[in-house]
Amino acid sequence: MTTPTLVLIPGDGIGQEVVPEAARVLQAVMPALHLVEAEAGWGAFQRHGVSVPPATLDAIRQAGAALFGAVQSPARKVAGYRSAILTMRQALDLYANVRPVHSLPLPNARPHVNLLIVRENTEGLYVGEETSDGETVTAQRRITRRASARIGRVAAHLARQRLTIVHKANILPVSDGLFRDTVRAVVAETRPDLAVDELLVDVAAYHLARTPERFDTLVAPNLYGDILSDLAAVWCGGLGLAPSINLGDGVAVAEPVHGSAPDIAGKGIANPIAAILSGALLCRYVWRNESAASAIEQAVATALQRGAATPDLGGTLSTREMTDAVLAALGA
Ligand code: GGG
Repeated sequence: MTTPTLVLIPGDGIGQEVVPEAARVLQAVMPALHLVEAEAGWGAFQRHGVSVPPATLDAIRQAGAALFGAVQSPARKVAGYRSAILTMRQALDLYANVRPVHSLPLPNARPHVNLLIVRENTEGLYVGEETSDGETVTAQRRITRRASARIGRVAAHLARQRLTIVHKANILPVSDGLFRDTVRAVVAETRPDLAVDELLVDVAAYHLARTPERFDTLVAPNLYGDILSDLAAVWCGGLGLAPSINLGDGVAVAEPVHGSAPDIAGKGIANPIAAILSGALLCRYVWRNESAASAIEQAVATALQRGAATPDLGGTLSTREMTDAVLAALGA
């Protein structure tokens, strides 16, 4: 068996602080894990003129697994710049963004939530094709049968008993209609045992805010999945705790859902839990090491139960101390 290798890409802002901490936890559960470092993000663009240097893409392709921290993109158009995470998703064809939301033992987390949002990751409005004549701007929103079918297959594979297809086919009957009908057809073929229902995205948002316990797995086009997964992250206790993984064929990039948090970057107080739990997703989906994934998730729950908390959770622990609490719970 080859040695599992992980490319660490801290990126911008607090990504620099949380990724090395997540790596400590991964090495505690997988001592043979080989780590390599690579660059991506706005900082990388300023140093190299590209947000994701070719060497970074090569390293990820070779290893098959990366842990990315966060990216901070300018809110204005900068010639030659394209968001690092969008570049990686497209260059590596990371077509499925999987975002689990589990209740964690925290006073502000809602109990009995255990849902998965499967987001199409390569098209929709994220194709980034905007044109302007100075008065009118048009943004392309692409939905294809191919991308809808493959995200449908991932969702069908991951769902336990029920899959909810999210769309807005009452307003976008052609594009979202294709998404819905294609996902339905794939699920009927590959998981006939699965109960399938569908919700308009606005109704899905309402139910996710009101009764998140009712959901098992949701599958959604790119932008809807992005927005709904941030909303749902409230239920696990906040964005500082929400993990995700971008999956392609033979390649994956895990990343905390949170961004670069420039307001707290450099202070050593960022919550590392989302990055640590993203590491658990690598164990589960890439290295097929369920015992390592469960050990990390259990250790996080235990550390939180024991009262470990960074300032975003009302505590005083630093990023490193929070990781130490998880390592202590692991018995490492
Ligand atoms: N770890 C996810 C992350 O960094 N999110 C921030 C994000 O996606 N920002 C958009 C961008 O700057 O490209």
